[in-house]
Amino acid sequence: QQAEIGVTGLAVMGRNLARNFARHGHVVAIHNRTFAKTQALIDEAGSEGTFVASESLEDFVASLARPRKIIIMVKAGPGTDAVIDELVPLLEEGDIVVDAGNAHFPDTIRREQQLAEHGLHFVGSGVSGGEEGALNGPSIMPGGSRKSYESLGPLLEDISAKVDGTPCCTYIGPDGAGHFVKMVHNGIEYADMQLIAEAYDLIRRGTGKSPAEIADIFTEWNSGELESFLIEITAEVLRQVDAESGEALVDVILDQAEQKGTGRWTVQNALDLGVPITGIAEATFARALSGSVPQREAARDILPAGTVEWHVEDPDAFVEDVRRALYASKVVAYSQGFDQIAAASDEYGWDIDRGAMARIWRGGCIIRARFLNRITEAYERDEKLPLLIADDFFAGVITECLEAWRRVVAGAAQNGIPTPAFSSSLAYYDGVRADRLPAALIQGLRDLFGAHTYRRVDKDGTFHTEWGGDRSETAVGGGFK
Ligand code: NBP
Repeated sequence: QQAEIGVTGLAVMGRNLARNFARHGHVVAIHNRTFAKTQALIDEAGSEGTFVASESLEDFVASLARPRKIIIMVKAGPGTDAVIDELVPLLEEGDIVVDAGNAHFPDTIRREQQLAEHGLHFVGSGVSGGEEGALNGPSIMPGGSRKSYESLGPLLEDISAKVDGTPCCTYIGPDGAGHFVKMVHNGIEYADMQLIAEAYDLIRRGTGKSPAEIADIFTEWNSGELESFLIEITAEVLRQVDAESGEALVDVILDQAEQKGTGRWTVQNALDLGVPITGIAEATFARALSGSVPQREAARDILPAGTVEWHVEDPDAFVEDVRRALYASKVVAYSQGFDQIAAASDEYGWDIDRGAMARIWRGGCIIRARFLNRITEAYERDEKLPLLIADDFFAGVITECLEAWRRVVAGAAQNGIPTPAFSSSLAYYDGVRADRLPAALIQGLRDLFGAHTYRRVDKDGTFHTEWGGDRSETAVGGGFK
């Protein structure tokens, strides 16, 4: 029997994706470099559907109906190139190769060009939702050619998560677009997690509540406008008790956050594009700070807090303030992430629909959240919306949260509690809404030391002051440098 789709790479993700296809009634060809994993899938889940197992890549390719659709789900990097190099000579024009691993989008652009030379479609696809999502419905972000989506799309939509009957999968855009939006998704995930961690820390240090008590607060928040997967699982982690010590698990976990690199890529790209994604950047740096062990040890006993004992007068009111600060900061982090998608879409010619992006992130993925509906609606109202937080709905949210947000950030600063994501989001908010920024002074300084010129508010053109001479101004014309 010819298979409709093939999966090569049967570690946790590939195995579960293959099972997901089979459970939806699709005949799935399966392959893994080490055959034992293929065998294990058949032994343990073979009864879930129709699998066509192959030991060799040649047999695997031969088992697929044309145009072949092959999903590569191996460790991102050289492994992906190794599989592609082995596959290409076995394929025929029009076949579709999907890389569903966490590739860096420049690699995807390179691979797409490489395969196009062989008449093959290469689809770099983001897949989010972890192991569980891969099995029960992930959020899927496929890039590549629109033509490939015609035959591949329905299969991917079928196995994706559904929200209100709508699949959490849509065509994203050419070449690297799919992996790019997955990268930004992960960047937003970093910001979301950092904000949640700051909220927890503030409540704990401000009110003395136990992790289990704070878990209850998160559970309550999860029934309101903050409802999301990450808020839900925060309650679960905070409630967990360590069997060995009897303490809250969160108190015995080493406080050094690790990362696999998608946050770093997001920030690096934002620097290239000149897009301020301060929430994601602070979240990435906060992980780096947590892992800066020698620096933390050098600082711990030497650097004073310079604060007095913190006393929160009204714990309930404080918890509500933190909730509002969290919501406002979260909206800013998403707004920044969507700005980055817009900038990249222009820069790389992807024509990405941001509203559709928010729609496919409502289910299946790690940042799935109730308020993503509101983002979709905002972009439906105005698909060219220049700033998400300037949309009426989100401006209203921030206005409602603003006083609380300022109280929380000020209180944290006064009491020596680090809230890099809360406070940088507020600084961004105040910066982006400002009538005038001190950037004018920076331009003046640049002109003095480097004759870099400046523009004026009252007339067109480019100007330079003769700082070393009579301090008169000359119009130097030309473009803005
Ligand atoms: P891993 O990232 O742990 O990769 C293991 C798989 O890669 C095995 O099937 C292994 O084959 C295969 N492989 C390697 Br390593 N080098 C190979 C090579 N040179 N040629 C052929 N196969 C090779 O698996 P995973 O955790 O299932 O993740 C798969 C992809 O999905 C990754 O790109 C990951 O970043 C991405 N992703 C993961 C998650 C998650 O929650 N884990 C979520 C979203 C995306 P072997 O069995 O023969 O060693």
